[in-house]
Amino acid sequence: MSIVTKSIVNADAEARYLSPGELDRIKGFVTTGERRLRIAQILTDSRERIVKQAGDQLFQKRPDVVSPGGNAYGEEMTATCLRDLDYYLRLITYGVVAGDVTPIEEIGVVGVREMYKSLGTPIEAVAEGVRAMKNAATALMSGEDAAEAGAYFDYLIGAMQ
Ligand SMILES: CCC1=C(C)/C(=C/C2=NC(=C\c3[nH]c(/C=C4\NC(=O)[C@H](C)[C@H]4CC)c(C)c3CCC(=O)O)/C(CCC(=O)O)=C2C)NC1=O
Repeated sequence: MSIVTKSIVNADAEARYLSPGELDRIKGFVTTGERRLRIAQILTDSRERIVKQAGDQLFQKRPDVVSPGGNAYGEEMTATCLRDLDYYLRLITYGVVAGDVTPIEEIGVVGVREMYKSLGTPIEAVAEGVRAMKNAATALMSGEDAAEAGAYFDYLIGAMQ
């Protein structure tokens, strides 16, 4: 949910006008809108390249995951692993557009530890993949956009530690 929707739901629950603090946060959301949309556009347009580069970097760093006995061993499992990275990049675009990590948290973080544990997937290697996506993605951006985008990747990496 974006900060706008969230503020309205909260205010209406108490049948009140938006508070100065809420209006201030909405102002911040609106004034950073152009930047966040530009970032989301870059991530969306370059998703294939970002995921591919990140996969290459991850499998170089963690050859064990694609070796016999590894969780992403074999063509099908490697493709599933890259699909997961693509899922996470998509969730990051949601967060960037919303200006809020809540979509990333609700769709991709809650329960993720248990999920990967049950799949036998080393979560620290998934985090490594997200870090590699951050590198590939921010390399496509100007300094300020890279810093803004990086924060969403960092949130996800932190949540996987
Ligand atoms: C949008 C929210 C969302 C997420 C995050 C998600 C993840 C997700 N990853 C899965 C599997 C998987 N995920 C991986 C990923 C990896 N293995 C590794 O060693 C690497 C470190 C890593 C890639 C970076 C692999 C290999 C599987 C298949 C495991 C198996 O079937 O044994 C599965 C099991 C079902 C399936 O195969 O589709 C789910 C649900 N699904 C979702 O709907």
